[in-house]
Order: sequence, then C-alpha cells, then structure tokens
Amino acid sequence: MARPPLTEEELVARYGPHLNEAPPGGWDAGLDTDREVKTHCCFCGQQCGIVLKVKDDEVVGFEPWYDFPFNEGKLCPKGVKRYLQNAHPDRLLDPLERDAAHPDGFRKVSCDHALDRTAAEVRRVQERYGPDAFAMLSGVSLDNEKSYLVGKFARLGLGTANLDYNGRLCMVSAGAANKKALGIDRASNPWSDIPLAEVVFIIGANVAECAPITTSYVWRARDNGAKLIVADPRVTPLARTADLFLGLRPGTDSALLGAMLHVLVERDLLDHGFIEAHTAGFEAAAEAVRDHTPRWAEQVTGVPAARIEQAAEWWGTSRTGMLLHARGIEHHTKGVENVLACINLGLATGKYGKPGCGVSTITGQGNGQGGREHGHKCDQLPGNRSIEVPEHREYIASVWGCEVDEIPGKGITAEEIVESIHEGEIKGLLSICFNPVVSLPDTAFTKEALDKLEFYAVIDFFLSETAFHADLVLPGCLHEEDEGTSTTVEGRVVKLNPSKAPPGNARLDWEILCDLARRLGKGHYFPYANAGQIFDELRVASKGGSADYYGITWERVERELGVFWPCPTEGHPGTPRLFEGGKFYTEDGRGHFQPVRYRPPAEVVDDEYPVWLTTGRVVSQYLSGTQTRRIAPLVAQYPEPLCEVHPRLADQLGVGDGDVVRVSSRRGSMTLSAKVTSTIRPDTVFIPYHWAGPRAANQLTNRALDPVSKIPEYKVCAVRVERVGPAARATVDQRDLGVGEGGGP
Ligand SMILES: Nc1nc2c(c(=O)[nH]1)N[C@H]1C(S)=C(S)[C@@H](COP(=O)(O)OP(=O)(O)OC[C@H]3O[C@@H](n4cnc5c(=O)[nH]c(N)nc54)[C@H](O)[C@@H]3O)O[C@H]1N2
Ligand SMILES: Nc1nc2c(c(=O)[nH]1)N[C@H]1C(S)=C(S)[C@@H](COP(=O)(O)OP(=O)(O)OC[C@H]3O[C@@H](n4cnc5c(=O)[nH]c(N)nc54)[C@H](O)[C@@H]3O)O[C@H]1N2
Ligand code: SF4
Ligand SMILES: [Mo]
Repeated sequence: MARPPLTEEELVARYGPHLNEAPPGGWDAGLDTDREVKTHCCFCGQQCGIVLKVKDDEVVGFEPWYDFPFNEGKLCPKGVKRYLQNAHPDRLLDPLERDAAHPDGFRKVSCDHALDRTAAEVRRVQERYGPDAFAMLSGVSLDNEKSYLVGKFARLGLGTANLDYNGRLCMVSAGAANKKALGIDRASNPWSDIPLAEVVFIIGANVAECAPITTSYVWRARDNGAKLIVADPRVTPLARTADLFLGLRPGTDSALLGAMLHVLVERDLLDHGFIEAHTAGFEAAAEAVRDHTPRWAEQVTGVPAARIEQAAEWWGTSRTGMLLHARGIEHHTKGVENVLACINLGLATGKYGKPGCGVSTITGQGNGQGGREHGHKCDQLPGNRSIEVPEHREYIASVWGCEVDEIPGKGITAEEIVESIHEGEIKGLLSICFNPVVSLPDTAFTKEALDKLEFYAVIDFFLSETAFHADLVLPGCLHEEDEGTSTTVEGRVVKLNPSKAPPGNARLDWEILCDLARRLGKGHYFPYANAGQIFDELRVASKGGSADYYGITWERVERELGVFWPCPTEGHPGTPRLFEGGKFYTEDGRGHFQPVRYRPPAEVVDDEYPVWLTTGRVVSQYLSGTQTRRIAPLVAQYPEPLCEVHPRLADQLGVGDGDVVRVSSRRGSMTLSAKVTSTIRPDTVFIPYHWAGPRAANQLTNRALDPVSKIPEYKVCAVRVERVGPAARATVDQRDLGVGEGGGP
C-alpha cells in the first residue's frame, strides 16, 4: 500500500500510553499473578476459552486454555489483546449528566442522582405519552442472565412493549428462517461435525477474519479430503484455499441457491427417502425454481453456469456436507429467503441430523445465540417463546408472578424504534450495549432521531459515539467484571467467570437495572442477590420452550466444559447435534421446504450510482469499534477504513492504490483511501464499518429492511466512486479517541 504506516510516535500520540508504557502491574506482571481465571472471550460468537491473568485487581494478561474443547487454546488477535481495554483511561468511572455549560458537555453525578433522574424521566414520559413512548434497546454482548433480565425489565420494570436488540442487525434473518423451516433456532451441529463433511459450502461468511477459529475446523475437513466451496463477492482469505469459488454479485444469493436446487432436481441428486419421510413442501420449492436455470443465474449472479452446476453436483453427490452462512446472505431485504434457500438445499439432499451433515448460521456477537432466545426481541418471551401466544404469556406470567395483562404485547424492531423516534412517537429511550450511531444504516437519520428524544439514557463502559447523544450515561461493567453464561456459535452454554470488580462508581449491568426497577416501584419482580439467581429463574422460564435450558446449571456447565441446549432435565446430556433421526422441531415434526424465488435488492445500480457497495468486517476490529479502536495493537493492524477496489475499476476511475476516493450514495458520502486489490469483483467496492463520524460506512448504507426479519440491507446498495487526490497519510479522527460529537471527557 502506498500510504506509509503510522510512526510509533503517532500511534502513542493517538492511542495513549498503552502502546509503549508498561501495562498495569509492569511488563513481567504476567509472570507474577494473583490469580488466573478460566473464562471466555468477550468478543465474537465463537466464545473461545481463555485464561485471564489477574494482579492487583487488574487483568494483566492471558494464557491459552488448552482444555476447552472448542478452540483448544487457539485465539485470534482480538482475543489475545482484549485484556488491554481493561484499564483503559477512557473507562467510565462515574455517571455523567449532560451539561451544556460544562467544557466536556457532561458533568459527573452520583449513582443515586443518575438513577433517580432516569426513573423520574421514565415516569414523566410515560404519564404524558403512554407506556410505549419509552423504548429500550439492548445488545447481545450481554450474557444470558442479563439478556433475560433486560426482557423482564423492559416488560415489567418499564412496562413498555418497545424493547428490541442489536441482534436485529445480525441474527434475525437466520432466526426467522430457522424457526419457520425447522422449528428451532440454533446451529444444526457441533463444530466437531465439520471435519466429517465431504463438502463444506460457505456462503456469505468471511470465516478467517470473523470466525477465525472455525478456519481450523474447515481445514481439518480439507485434510480429510473434503471439497471446499465458497460463495462471496470477495476472495476472502479462506476462499483462497477453496476448491470452487463462486464470486457472485452482492444481493444475488437466492438466484445462485435457487439454481443449485434447480440442478439437484433436474439431475435427480435428491434424497427421496428423506424428503418423503421427514419433510414437507418439496414440490412447491422445486416449482419455484423451475425457471432458475444455471444459464439464467449466470446472468443474475455473474457466476459461470458451469461453476453453479459443479457446486450443485458436489453438494448433491456427497454423502455428507455442511453449509455455513453468515451476514453476507443475511444482511439483505431478502435475508430470510436466502437462509430458507440454504435450508432447502439441506432438506433436498437429506443433510440433517447425521454426523457431518448440517446447515448452520455462524453467530455474530459474543452471545448472539443465547441473546436471541431469552426475551430480548420485541416479539419474544424467554425460551424463544412468542409474546403473542396466550399459553406462552400465561406460562411466563406464572414464572414472573405477575398478571398476564401486565406483560405488554409485541413491540416494534430496532430500526423501527429509531423511525418512530424520528416521527415523534417514541419520546424516551434507555439503551444498553448498543451503539446505533455507528451500527445502524443511514447515520444521518439515526443521529437526527436521537437528538429528538426528550430523554435518553445509555448504559456502557465507554462513552460510545451514541452516548454523546444521551442525557445520562450510566457506567456499566466489562465482560470480565461479571459472572454468567453465554451460548456459543455451536449452541453450547459456557460459563463466564469474573476476574475483578467494576472500578470507581461503575456498576454491574444487572444491578443497575434492578436498582432502576426498584425506583420504578417494581423492585418485587427483581429480588436477585446475584447473577446465579437470575440464571435459575431463566432455567425455569425457558422450560418447555424451544430453547430449553432447564437442565443446565452453572455447576454442570463448569464441570462439562459447556452443555448444548435443548437440555430439558438435569439428567439430560444436552443436544450437540439437532434433528437426529430426521426429527424436526416443527408442529408436524417435519422440515419445511419454502418456495424461494430470486428478487433484486432494494436499491440497484444506475447511471448516477453505478457501483455496488457492500460492507462488513476486518479481523482486528470488532463491531462499532468502541472497544477495539481503543486497543493500540489492533488499531496498528488496521487503523482506518479502506475502500477495496478491483484494479480494473480503479483503472477506469483513475485511482491508484492508497489514493483518496469519495464514495457517495443517496444517503451521504465519505472520503477514504482506496485499497486496490484483485480479491473483489470489479463491479463492487467493500468498506469495513468499524469507525465513526466521517469514517462511518453507515453514512452510505440503505435503511431498507427485510419484510419478515426487519434486518437492514447492509450488504448491498448503489454508490458512486470518484478520485479525490493522491495517497494521504492516515488522519486522526478525534472521535476514535472518545472525543468529539458534543464534547466529552
Ligand atoms: N473480526 C471481527 N470478527 C467478528 C466481528 C467483527 O466485528 N470483527 N463481528 C462478529 C459479528 S457480530 C458478526 S455478525 C460476524 C459477521 O461475520 P461475517 O458475516 O462473516 O462478516 P461480514 O464481513 O459482515 O460479511 C461476510 C462476507 O459477506 C460477503 N458479502 C457481502 N455481500 C454479500 C452478498 O450479497 N452475498 C454473499 N454471499 N456474500 C456477501 C463479504 O464480502 C464478506 O466476506 O462476525 C463476528 N466476528
Ligand atoms: N454497515 C454495516 N453496519 C453493520 C454491520 C455491517 O456488516 N455493515 N453489521 C451489523 C451487525 S451484524 C451488528 S452485530 C451490529 C453491532 O452493532 P452494535 O451492537 O451497535 O455494536 P457494538 O460495538 O457491539 O456496540 C455495543 C456497545 O455496547 C458496549 N458494550 C459491550 N459489551 C457490553 C456489556 O457487557 N455491557 C454494557 N453495558 N455495554 C457493553 C460497547 O462498548 C459498545 O458501545 O452492527 C451492525 N451494523
Ligand atoms: S475468534 Fe472470536 S471468541 Fe475467539 S478469540 Fe477471536 S474474537 Fe475472541
Ligand atoms: Mo453481528
């Protein structure tokens, strides 16, 4: 790349003393620790086991945890460096209240004041505008205990229907499709099934960068002779080792998958016995793709027909096979249909319920799995129950000890909450573990909405870009400061153990919510003395639901190094592999094919905006970046967003590697450096989204939603790319340092 890397001095100037000064406890603190804590990584859904080293109540380092079976000691760059956020100078130590007269824009206040004011504002807003005018947004970096608690707190503490979560930007397309077709929403297999597969088909997942540990499972399959197929508009690191690469145009997966089903039907590569005995709806699904020929799909997807036929042939003729997908097919206005099209391929060839056979989504956030089961969603009650089904409501009311009528009805989804704020219907908001200013599409719209709120409170451990829009910020806790459970990509419930107490006046997230509930006169519903009591209630609340945790105890989880749900009784071994014997969790016990036909994305390229834009991640940064943009070695690895451009497109635009380009869409525009690379389609550019302010990719993205899952279409919109000037040095954005947007400490 033409742009020179930052010098050591620049990095220190930008990211503070952590880079070159000794970590808390000194350089050799790692040798001399007070204790070592076996726990899990705070970042992605792989939830790798890790040993944190603690000295003087600070996490000072880590060791691999070789015995934890999933990652066997392996960690990615984020897991290795996560401990550096622990004593970061930006850590919030006191509640902050907006104060225009204060140079920082906020003044420190006591916890009592912060909680009293929040409770008073909730009351005021609800008395004036009705209970649903106060909404809550949550996130699934929160463990199961907190996810469950938030669901209960919003419904019984706040008494609002309008609770939703950041999994709405992540897991909901897969969730909706899984429930509809299979009756349960979880990966179909433990990852130990991957090496048993004869074919591994990865579509819309950048495995090596976003689920790094999964790479080793895929490579074990290859070592055993498996064929690897990858479908992605970019030749991702794992795709470089694929046997067959399908470099499709963004937003055309259902054409590709439909054509594969077409080939399976036409060449009779079907498992008739399985279809007959264990599925329903095959005819309609086959009929829907009758005209989705490989020739036709070649036109739509840009993938040669012969490659589509080859992929179908390998999938159809192999005895075993695993299909893994992620946000690349799910972040679409047809995200649910794309996942259903994957499930159709699995059902058609009988690839369920057997070793080495399955179709699974790769979860995103740390607790992306558990967090979508216990009542975080606007239409959900614990155990993945529906808030609209009378028997489900009655059961949860009996567990919560409330009247059924006290549980509000179905609310609206995350992006719809922001729209409703914009329209002036929702007037108050509490958010925890969510940074919508960076992560929601169409940043300008999100900011406008937040500034219309009469009252906004945020619970976070850093002053996120979103927190700058708040009236009150309550300092919550880091992952390593609380105890609980998390559910991994495999559906394995694991135990998170605390390493230290929250510093200063920061509090455990669950304590903040319980204190707030008490101030709202609902303390009797929240009598917990510790997180273990919340988990015990969660177990009962999930009992009999499709996500049944009843048989899982903290003790079992520790002893067995994780337990796979569903696990209905304490004597039950847990369920690593779903659907054994062809038994699905639908009412009739069958897997349900769904007819899926290709339809175009919400926005397509035209003369004005002739290039496709897709967005996503890089290995060293995490989500909205509030955490990883504060960890110097990760920043050094990838300091700012780069726009990936194919050499042919770059030639056409007169852009050289490292040149500054302006990328514009109908929503906004941004300037950034170009990374000229032949690993992306020539009609598409890619921008990672981990940065804020003028570097935020979401200035460009489209707010169009999937009609069923309501996930935004992050993975495809139309842009124009222009050269602005020659290669520029990386520029410092104050927002990366937690300074800016309305001031702040
Ligand atoms: N390093 C890192 N790891 C992470 C995260 C992180 O922020 N950083 N976040 C975690 C979370 S919450 C999530 S959700 C996961 C996300 O994990 P992934 O979904 O694997 O990551 P993305 O980069 O969002 O997108 C995946 C791939 O989709 C491709 N793609 C784009 N458009 C299309 C399309 O139309 N069709 C197809 N088939 N592919 C397309 C992109 O080129 C990209 O390679 O990662 C988790 N792990
Ligand atoms: N353009 C584009 N946009 C995207 C995506 C994309 O691919 N492209 N991906 C989407 C996806 S898949 C996701 S998951 C979202 C993620 O978007 P967000 O959920 O908004 O991103 P996070 O960075 O997880 O924000 C979480 C906030 O909670 C805080 N936090 C983390 N853990 C805790 C905790 O335990 N307690 C408390 N109190 N706070 C905590 C962090 O400091 C951070 O400020 O972004 C979405 N946005
Ligand atoms: S793969 Fe995910 S869970 Fe494992 S160390 Fe990396 S970020 Fe953490
Ligand atoms: Mo995600």
